[in-house]
Amino acid sequence: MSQTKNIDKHIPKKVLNRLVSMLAPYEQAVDEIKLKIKGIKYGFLKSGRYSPIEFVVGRVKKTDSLLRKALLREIDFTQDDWEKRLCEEITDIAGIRVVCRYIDDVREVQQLLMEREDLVVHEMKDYISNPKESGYRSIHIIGSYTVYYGNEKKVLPCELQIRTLGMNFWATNEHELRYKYDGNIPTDVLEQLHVASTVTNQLDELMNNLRQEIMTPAELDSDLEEKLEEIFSLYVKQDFDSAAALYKEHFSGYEEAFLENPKFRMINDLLGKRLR
Ligand code: 0O2
Repeated sequence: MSQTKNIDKHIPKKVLNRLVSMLAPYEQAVDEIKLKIKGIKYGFLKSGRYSPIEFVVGRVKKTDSLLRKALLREIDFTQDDWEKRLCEEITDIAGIRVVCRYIDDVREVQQLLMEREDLVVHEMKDYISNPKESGYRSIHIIGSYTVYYGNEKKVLPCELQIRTLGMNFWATNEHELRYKYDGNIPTDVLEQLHVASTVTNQLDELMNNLRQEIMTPAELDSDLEEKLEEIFSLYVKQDFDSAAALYKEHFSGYEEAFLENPKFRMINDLLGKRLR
């Protein structure tokens, strides 16, 4: 890494200027994808459900990091095809990171993102099942996303990383250490990072088991089942006010716990705005 420090000093000014304008639509792609992923989160929360997304961040790769990677890929900036090669070979210029609480949430978000029509998925790298040698864990989805920039339609590569809070904590620390030691982390620090990665994974798995405990839907006892029947028959008799009052008395505030119960969901949907 050290011989690539101040790398932009060795790149023709013309290329650097072109890079700046080339990166602008990537900024737009990152902003749009971030907004859409926040939409997933708020969609869950607004309907009273648990959101598998804790937070989302994004960035366009910094020029020095981009040039360093280009150098590793032997992209020659004196050749006319440098821009084409950069877009084709460096797929994380637009990078989005989705951070979740639990491993099961990571899998759910992975599924949700891979099913989207506005993101064409080319590859999925599962560094959770197969961690990198460094101990790095995350899901990487490499895809392409279309932006309309000025009068142009641009199909841009993007990389979406999905990881738990624990994996994110580990990766942030490791990334900082890599910078601190200029890419040459001492062996004893590498060993400690490995231990930290293993411990983080153990914690993630323990927490994931707790999540299943937390998310297991509460069973309705027979008294509540009877109340649901009573509310339903009031609704059928079109006595909506009494139905809503009975509902509020017994179920308000506990909605999330009962959402998996089909009878409860039906009544909740039927009464709809009368409950607000
Ligand atoms: P920046 O600009 O500082 O964010 P590959 O198959 O290895 O070629 P992959 O697996 O997508 O491709 O990884 P790549 O291209 O090496 O790295 C892409 C990004 O993944 C990195 O961006 C990191 O955000 C993350 N990443 C990959 N490996 C590691 C790792 O070992 N530790 C940490 N902390 N992060 C990793 P950059 O390069 O950091 O760029």
